[in-house]
Amino acid sequence: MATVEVPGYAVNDKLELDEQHKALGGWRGPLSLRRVGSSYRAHREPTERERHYPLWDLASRIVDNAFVLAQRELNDTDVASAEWECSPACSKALLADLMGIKEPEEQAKAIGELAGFCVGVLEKQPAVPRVAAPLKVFGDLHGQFRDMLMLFAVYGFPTHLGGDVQTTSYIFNGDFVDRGAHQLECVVLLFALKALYAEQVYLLRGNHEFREQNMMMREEGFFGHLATRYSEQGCAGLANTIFEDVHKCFDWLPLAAIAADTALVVHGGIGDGTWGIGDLETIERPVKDVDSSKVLLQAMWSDPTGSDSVMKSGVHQSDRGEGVPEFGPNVSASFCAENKLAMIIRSHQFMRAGFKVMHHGFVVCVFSARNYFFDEGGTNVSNDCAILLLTQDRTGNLRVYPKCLEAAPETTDATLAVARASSRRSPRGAGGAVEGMLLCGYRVLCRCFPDPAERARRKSMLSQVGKPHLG
Ligand SMILES: [Mn+2]
Repeated sequence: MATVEVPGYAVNDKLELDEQHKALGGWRGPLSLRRVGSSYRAHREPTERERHYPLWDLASRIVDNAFVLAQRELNDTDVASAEWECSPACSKALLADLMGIKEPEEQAKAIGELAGFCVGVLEKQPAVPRVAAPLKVFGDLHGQFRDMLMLFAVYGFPTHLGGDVQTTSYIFNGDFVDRGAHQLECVVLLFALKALYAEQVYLLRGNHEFREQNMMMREEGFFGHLATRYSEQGCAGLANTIFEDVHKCFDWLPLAAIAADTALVVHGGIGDGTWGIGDLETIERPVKDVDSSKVLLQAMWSDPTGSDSVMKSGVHQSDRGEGVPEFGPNVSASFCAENKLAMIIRSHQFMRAGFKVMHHGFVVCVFSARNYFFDEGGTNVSNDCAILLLTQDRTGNLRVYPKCLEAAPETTDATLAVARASSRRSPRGAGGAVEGMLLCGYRVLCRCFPDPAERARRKSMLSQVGKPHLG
């Protein structure tokens, strides 16, 4: 058995693999590679458990089907997720295509088995896993399955069959469900990925991976999505079954991750900053209720200050609700210092460019759903989406490269669509357009603290901050 080291710099900012690791790209082994510290153990024999892995066929079929769908979509006309395959007949066919299962009862059974298998994996993994670079971080998906596929198609698919999961880890930073047209498809693919690549793929919990939140969102929420979908097929009862099975898995999702020993990845943020990583690690799972812990509530729900204009320092009550603070740049800086972190990567808020660097680089936000306000009518806010690629340079500094997809043209608003068509490149279509988008995505838009001047600036900022205080 050969062990192949995959260091943080094995993938460059263009998502190209280091020459000496290219052989890994052709790997066709069974199940996941094992990560040993910051390296993978490749080319190993399957364990006895894996030889009899009951869900191998199902999970790999789902991932393979998604791969085919993504390739197909890459060559089709670009549309917003909200306009794609949304009629009852289309979304029924889409799920059947994805799972390779037509009958609703059989689908429900398979989803239950997949969720149950993931619980078994998650029970053995910590509440705050350590994930090594190279690494991609996805922000909110909110059921926008087409955007998810497009991000995979353009920036690399998490599969060992023509993708990059051998060399690159994946973190999905919460909010998989609620709002979008294909919430169940997102969940099914994410669970299949987790089942197949347990050590490479991490699904972190967001504030929408809670029952109460899904119910509160009524027909837009995950339960409403399931109820509509299955009552149209004459089997409304399946909505309850699937909802419960999926949530049994959500209850075990990790609450944050530490990326490359340097960055905290968490859905909302650090709240009032009075707690640390250790407090998240000791939260006992399964967790059903977000209000069961102050630390959990803040990690899932809080936001940094200065999302819009002025950056307020200190801690402030947010308008999200009681117990949900906003944290200022000094809170972020001291949290990083106390927890020996370089930065906090978080999602949870719509960002027009799909990402945003805040708090002097101590906070980087990422949001992976395009055209997020599509259905809200009259808005001219049509956002791009992004993922973050985290690599290390050869001196060990973490580098963060946003990879963006432009918003899709919104064809229901004719004026806007025409304006876009004339002023912006379509993210895909003919080969040339795809190449154009890749170039756009390859722009290095931020490099968090690689250069000495920036490091010095951050260091002086750190020395100025005191303990977080209530503002
Ligand atoms: Mn959120």
